[in-house]
Amino acid sequence: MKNLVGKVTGEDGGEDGPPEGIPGRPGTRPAQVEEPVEPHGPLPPKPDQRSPGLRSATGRTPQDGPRPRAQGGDRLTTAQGVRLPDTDHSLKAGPRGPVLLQDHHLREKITHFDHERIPERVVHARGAAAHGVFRGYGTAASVTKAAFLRKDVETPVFVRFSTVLGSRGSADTVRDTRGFATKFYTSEGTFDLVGNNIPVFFIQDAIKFPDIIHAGKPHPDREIPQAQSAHDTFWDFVSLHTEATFHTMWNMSDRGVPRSYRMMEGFGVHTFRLVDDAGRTTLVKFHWKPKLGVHSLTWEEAQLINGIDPDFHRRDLADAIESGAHPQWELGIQAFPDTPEQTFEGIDLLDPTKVVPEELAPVQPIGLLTLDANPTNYFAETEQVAFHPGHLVPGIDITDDPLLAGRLFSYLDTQISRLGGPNFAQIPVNRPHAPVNDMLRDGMHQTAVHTGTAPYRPNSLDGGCPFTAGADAGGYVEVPREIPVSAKVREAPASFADHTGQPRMFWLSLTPVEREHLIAAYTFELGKCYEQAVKERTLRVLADIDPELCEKVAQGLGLPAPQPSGPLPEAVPSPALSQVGKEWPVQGRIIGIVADGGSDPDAVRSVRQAVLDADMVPLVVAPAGGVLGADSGDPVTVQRTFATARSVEFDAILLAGTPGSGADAHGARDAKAGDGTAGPGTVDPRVLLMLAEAYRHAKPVGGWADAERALVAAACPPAAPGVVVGTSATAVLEEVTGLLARHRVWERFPAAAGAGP
Ligand code: HDE
Repeated sequence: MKNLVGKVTGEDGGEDGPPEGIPGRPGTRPAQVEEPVEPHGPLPPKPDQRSPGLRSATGRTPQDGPRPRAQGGDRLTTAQGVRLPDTDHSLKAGPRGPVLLQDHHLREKITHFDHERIPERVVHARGAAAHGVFRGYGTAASVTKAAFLRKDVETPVFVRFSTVLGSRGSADTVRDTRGFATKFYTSEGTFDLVGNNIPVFFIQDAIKFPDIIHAGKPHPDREIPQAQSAHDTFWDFVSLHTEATFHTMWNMSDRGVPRSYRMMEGFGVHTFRLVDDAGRTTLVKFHWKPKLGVHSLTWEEAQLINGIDPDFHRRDLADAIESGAHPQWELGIQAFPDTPEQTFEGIDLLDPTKVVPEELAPVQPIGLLTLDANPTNYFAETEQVAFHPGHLVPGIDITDDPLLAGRLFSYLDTQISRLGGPNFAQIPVNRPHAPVNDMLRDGMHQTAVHTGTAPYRPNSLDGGCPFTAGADAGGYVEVPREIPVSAKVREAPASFADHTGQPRMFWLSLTPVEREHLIAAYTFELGKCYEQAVKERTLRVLADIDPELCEKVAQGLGLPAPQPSGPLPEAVPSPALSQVGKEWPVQGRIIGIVADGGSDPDAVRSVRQAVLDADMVPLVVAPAGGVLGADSGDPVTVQRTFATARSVEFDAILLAGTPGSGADAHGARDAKAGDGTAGPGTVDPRVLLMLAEAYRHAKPVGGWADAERALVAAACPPAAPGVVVGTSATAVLEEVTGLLARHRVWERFPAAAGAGP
């Protein structure tokens, strides 16, 4: 097995420290102060524009022969390769004269620019992606013949994470479902597992997809709010269409605001059918389990980040990969006998609004995903990647889930308009790594130069090529199954009718803190609605799940709590649904070390090194940029200032004394007014804010030397849970690291402390 999480790289791209300013970013070429006048060496490699006859050029497959580049040479050219001496001035009839239409370079440059945008995805428009590798454990061999799942087979992958509702430029940490789409470039063709971070969906039938998305997207009149479900049309729809209740509850839980893409589960949602060599079938649900555990932001944190760093998740993923902290997930399956009823323990496996509790069907690991390379070009790869749940390989098949059926149509259809025609499989990131020999020809953006004269079968003119695979060697071979004879109907089965049982199970499975967050989320979202009827109807839905949930939300809205419409459903809790209570690796966690000229630079240096040794990321925060301990011979670089830092960037905060109480870079505590620091005896309000926020968000905070002074001033009592004060900086860090393994200091939330939300 590869290293779970690698070493963080050094300041200069070396191995022993993080880079300056950006967590984990390895050193790049030194920036030029002046514009260079001569070309400098070769361009960075840009594997791209492979001829479609060759294998994919995602940068992961070994290529034979030289790799064509998107750019070549070191001189600016036109699209036709003609060198250009000037790209700064249009051709004019004299310096002050009119611009001439004959200027080809001007027209080419502007025309291309005019067409730089393509339509964003109608859903999941905002995303971030990475390359990686998947290694099969071989444990699925008894249920599927899929070659990429065999023991130690390594398959290149491309994974795109996304939010659902927001536009391409929207913020990352909104409350929403997250997409988790994986393209496996297997030796048998491409398999796409196009999943989400929530195991159920809003609707049971694809025909309702435009309805739920129209309801969730901004209002059509003013086009607000952006990337939010906290508005009337969303709650109008989900309160009327109660099969959405369970998914909505997941969204209102902490799962709706993940801490990081690296800390999310993924789910295939639908039940799939696996087929083994002998044609035997097994029904399965796919799960991705993150090695770092499942963790979330608090709602206030998420909102602050949306303003302070709207690219938070995108940055987190890219920085982690660049620093060598390669995120990993285990792929697992829940397996069920493929009975004619297609149910398990009374749960209809064709209903995508239901989970099968892990206590009833444990998730069995079948392989390991490691993301180890960032895309070279966002547009070429992340924007143009085209997933499709119908991209299946031999050994993996679909079921009759009616939601899946509609998806099988939708994804191909949407790519044709989004990517401008039917040849998007020729775009490098979409090219299979298996040899392609189809009989699809021509069309917009055709870049292949097909040989032969007979793209049809049967033929004799191309020697009968291409031949079909042997009966047991290819894909899309259906295992014969009886289809029950019935009249044509527009109906859902009776087994899809229960919309409250699993929501109640979910509620009962959460810890008090998680319930507190769920109540707060419903109260917030409904509080943003204007329509009284929408709020009242939603409360009636909640009353049928749990009276306490309903009453507390009603209380927050200032409305009476309705009675349940009947007896509450029977439900057995599933502890696996809770995120709280376990311990996880701390790799990649970000530690803010707040210091100033009065801090002991040796302590800052040693704690910073200890953070790195634990594979976490230290960020040194000081009143101004530059270095600390300039006179010490081994100065510590400042990465954030009081002006640029905010608590939400950090998983924990350490204080090197009481920074911001007036010390200058040389340690004299006599700062002048107006220099951004406070006067002697007081603490900079930005430090106090950082501490107060971190404390409120239940993050570990700690410090050494006279840190207690700042902690007390920020109302973080040193005796409170998760506040660590000591004389040894590294001992403080050790205790804080232990706390981070639990993600948060849960005791700080009122519900955990015994008080209600
Ligand atoms: Fe999608 N979905 N979806 N979806 N979906 C798209 O395809 C659709 C559903 C999911 O990073 C679109 O290429 C329908 C469930 C992800 O590129 C579109 C229905 C699940 C992504 C589409 C669903 C998903 C998409 C838009 C109801 C989880 C982003 C752009 C039947 C299992 C993939 C595109 C990426 C994207 C249709 C429901 C996941 C319009 C009709 C359930 C992760 O084709």
